[in-house]
Order: sequence, then C-alpha cells, then structure tokens
Amino acid sequence: MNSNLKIVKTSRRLFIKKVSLGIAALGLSDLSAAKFSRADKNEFPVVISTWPHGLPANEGAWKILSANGYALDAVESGVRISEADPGVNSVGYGGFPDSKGKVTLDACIMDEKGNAGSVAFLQNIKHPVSVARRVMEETPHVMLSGRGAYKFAIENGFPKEKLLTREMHKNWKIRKKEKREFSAEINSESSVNENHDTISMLATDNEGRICGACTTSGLAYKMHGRVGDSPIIGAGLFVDGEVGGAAATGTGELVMKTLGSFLIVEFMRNGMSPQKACDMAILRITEKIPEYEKYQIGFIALSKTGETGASSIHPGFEYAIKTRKITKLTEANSLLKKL
Ligand code: SD4
Repeated sequence: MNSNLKIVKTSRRLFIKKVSLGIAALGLSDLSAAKFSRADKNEFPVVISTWPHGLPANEGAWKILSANGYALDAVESGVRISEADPGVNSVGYGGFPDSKGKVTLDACIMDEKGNAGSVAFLQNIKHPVSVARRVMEETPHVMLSGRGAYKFAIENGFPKEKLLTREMHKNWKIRKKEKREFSAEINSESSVNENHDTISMLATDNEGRICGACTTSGLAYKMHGRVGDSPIIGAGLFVDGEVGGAAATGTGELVMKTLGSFLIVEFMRNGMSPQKACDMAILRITEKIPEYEKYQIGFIALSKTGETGASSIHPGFEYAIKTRKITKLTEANSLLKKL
C-alpha cells in the first residue's frame, strides 16, 4: 500500500472513532433534551460563515444582528460583502470564469419558516443572493436559472454589470493558451489560485430566528452551463427554523450526491450536536464516494440554540464565527490529516 494512502486510512479510522465516541457520549437523554430546547438568550445573536472572507462578511451581518435586526437581512447583507469584493475569487464580482470565460453565479437563501429562493447560472448580476431573495419573496417559485433569472433580475431593478475582472480574464487566457484540463480536485488551480471559496452563512437573531445564505461563482473553469450545489436547497444550504441550519463549500458534485446540508439538519433534528452532525455528513461522503480524498468539502452548522460546528475532508478549511463575546476564525475538524 502506498504510504500516503496508509496515512489517509489511519486518519479516517481515528476520525470515525472520535465521532462514534462523541455520539455515544451524547446519550439518549441528551437526544431528547437537545431536540427543541429553547436557546440561551445571551448566546444570541450568532453568525457563522465559511472561509477567512467570512470575517468581513460576518461584520456586515453583525451590524444588523446587533441592532435587533432580522437574521434574513443579516445573512443577505453579510454575503453581499463577499459578492462585491473583487479580491474574493470564488464569489460574485471578480469570481473565476467558466471554460468559456464567463462568470456564472449560483446563490440561494432560506428563512426560518422554510421559505427558499435560489438562482443558478446567472450572469452579469453582482448580487445573486438578493435576486434569490426576490425569487423567494416575489414569485411562486423557488429557483430561476440562466436567461430567465437574468431577465427577472433586470425587471426587478438589478443593474447589468461586468463581473470578469482584468486579472481573472488574464488568468483564463493563460490557462486557455496552456490548454489546461479542468479539474475539481483540491487546489488543482493552485498556480493561479485556490478554487474553494464559496461563502455560506448561517445566523440566528435576537428572536431566535435562524436563516442562511450561500453564494458562489462555482468551480473555477467549470463547463459552461454547469451548476453546483450552492443554489440547490438541501445541498449547498438548508435551514429548518425548529432545528438549525447547515451549509457547504467545496466540490459541489459530492455535496449534491449526498444532500449534505439537509443531512446535517436531519442529524441535528435527531439530537446530534452541530459538530457531530457535520462530522457524520463528511463520513457519509467517504462511504458513498470512493475517490473522496481528491476533493475538499467543508460544512458549517448552527443549531437553533446557537451551537456551532464545522467539518471538512482535508485540513485547511477555516470558518468565521461572531457572537457578542467572540470574533474568530477557526480551522474545522478534518477527516484527513496533513500529508
Ligand atoms: C460549487 N460548492 O460550485 C461550489 C464551489 C465552491 O468555492 O465551494 N467554491 O461546487
């Protein structure tokens, strides 16, 4: 056996052991207590989001949460900060283009009542999350895609904007010239940049309402027309106001095949902590997708009671948390250790 594979197998065994010990430690009585217990008011509000750019995004959300605002407004305005930032290369303006050099965006939003809105394969609109919210609030549908989503955005007053920055265009041209193949494997574009920086955000407000949002330009240099997990309710994001929420980042195909965010919320409904639930969703991927080691997936979760959790396949997945007492960036539990 190749020595890297041996390390991978050993760390998977340790991770499983740790997760099972945690589940056993939870015990049956904890299961029922954890289910729908009312949150400690002092813990509210809480906001959690993916990656280091989650820090400024959380600050945006915090302005609303700390002024007694609604979690839905908070997550929308929080992730809009990443969407507008050309330095964040996997979201909105300045995002990686697809194989044809087009920036195509996916986003969704969900409230505490289970209402959801989503857009996929949307071009030339800087704030897909706000279009998703409009879909949720103004239409009888959940999801609009492509030209239809664009037309809906324009009719609702969103301006047409160029999203491909000079730098991203230059990278795309170099890549094309070098005839590089697409790959969704972890850090496969590291010479140009990393490709896993979707922003997913979950927040509970002072009234205990939990909402979430997720927005991305998707995998760098993906096939034209490809849609990932981020706008798929239950895959990139899921919120159940009675239980909590979960959201994903990473290679969307793996998340879509296992409905990771829905799975995490269901695990929490059955009494698992957000941390255990995220670990278990990562384990599910390893059980169902044999080549999982090639990819990175990160999950974040927030319970209705304000507890957080996060887990990933590979090390290096950082997530940002903000409450009244803490503002921090933390590395998630990972299934595999550094090779
Ligand atoms: C996707 N989950 O489109 C997204 C990719 C991602 O940072 O997380 N990019 O599959």
